[in-house]
Amino acid sequence: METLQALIFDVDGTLVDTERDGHRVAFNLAFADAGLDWHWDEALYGELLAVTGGKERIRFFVERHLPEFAARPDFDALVKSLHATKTAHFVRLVEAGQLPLRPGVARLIAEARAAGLRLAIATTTSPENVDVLLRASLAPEALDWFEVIGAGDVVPAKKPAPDIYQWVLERMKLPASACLALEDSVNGLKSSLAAGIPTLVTESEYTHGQDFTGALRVLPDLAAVTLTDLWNIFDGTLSST
Ligand code: XBP
Ligand code: MG
Repeated sequence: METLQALIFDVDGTLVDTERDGHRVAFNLAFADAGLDWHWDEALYGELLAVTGGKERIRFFVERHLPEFAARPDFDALVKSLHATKTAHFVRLVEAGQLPLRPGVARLIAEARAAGLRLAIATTTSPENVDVLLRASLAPEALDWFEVIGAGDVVPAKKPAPDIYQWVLERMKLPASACLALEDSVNGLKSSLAAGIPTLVTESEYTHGQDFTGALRVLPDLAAVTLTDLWNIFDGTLSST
């Protein structure tokens, strides 16, 4: 049995519940700025979350609901421009303090650091979003706490592909079996499992009830989870909770 050496955190839905009141709002503001009458309500956004990556999500929405728009010669440029505007809005929302950490996250990270566990991030969200979320929601110096931050377009294939977790493992120089991934979604779980990483799931607003087969444990959040619990979940000794 390997010894746990590192925690690899997903971001959206795991560190912070960002999707409904953060990313979704930012997308809608970007569409309005561009004079587009597109509006992603909470239900539609829940469907679109099947696709990870903001640019990929916009493309998926247009190709499915506005196919003629997707045929425009400037479509790719428009997607990039919309996404850049969306990211600027998201950063502003986070800086305004409107998206707090999920329960237990700050405490668990502090316990992990005190115990000498190595920390990393593996996310499909854009690097700018990780930076602002860690700085504004965790601590101004929190970026330094994570040895490796794998985010957005650094890999060709986003979750559920394993690429982002493999990218992080390579830079951590750790075997998958010495790490524990913390995820919130079926796409994230598929990605970490495909990279061979034992995974703990905390369900988020949009992912409650998804099929988390293969997770070591599925919990509502980290509010009652101590580092000792994580060790016991990792080595399989935690009684069922
Ligand atoms: C969640 C995602 C991201 C965000 C939007 O990432 O799929 O695409 O929804 O962020 P994770 P961007 O759960 O892996 O943290 O618009 O920057 O992609
Ligand atoms: Mg997530």
